[in-house]
Amino acid sequence: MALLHILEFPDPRLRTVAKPVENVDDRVRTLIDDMLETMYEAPGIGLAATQINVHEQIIVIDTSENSDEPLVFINPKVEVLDETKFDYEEGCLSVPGFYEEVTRPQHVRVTALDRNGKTFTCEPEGLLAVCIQHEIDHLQGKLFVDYVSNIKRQRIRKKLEKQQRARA
Ligand code: QAP
Ligand code: CO
Repeated sequence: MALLHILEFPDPRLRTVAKPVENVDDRVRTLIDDMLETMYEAPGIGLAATQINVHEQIIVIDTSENSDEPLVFINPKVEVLDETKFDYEEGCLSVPGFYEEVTRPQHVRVTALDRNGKTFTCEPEGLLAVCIQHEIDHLQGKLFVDYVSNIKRQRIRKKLEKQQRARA
């Protein structure tokens, strides 16, 4: 197992569109285990491969209370089941320290491959639905800050750039 480096906004590599995984093999399963370890260590509730600079359609999530229910989604497809809007104060491991309210559909259906390459479907609502949509956005090069005003996004970008310069 290994801890992976998480890219931070406004790193342009976060804008890369991920390709589908062709074979769910041991390479992919090792990546998934490293992503889960990295997410739990952060700690976070979701991580997309894009965030660790791997541009393949892989997501890990755990929104359970005891952080003991890891979920894996490979090549996920999302359909909206209920357009009713759900507001949630979202954060992101790639935008550390910033949280903003984002509005998304509250009930979706997700079809994906599991860590054995088997197709499954789930119909999450609420926080899990929000989290899956947030992570699928990453695979498309999209971030939650893209949903807030330009002025807020610029303010976040400037503060993070300053922190990143101080660290370098
Ligand atoms: C995505 O985000 C998410 O700013 C997952 O300093 C979050 O795990 C989807 C984190 C909320 C829906 C709702 C953020 C950790 C973790 C930070 C995360 C931070 C440390 C974010
Ligand atoms: Co994120």
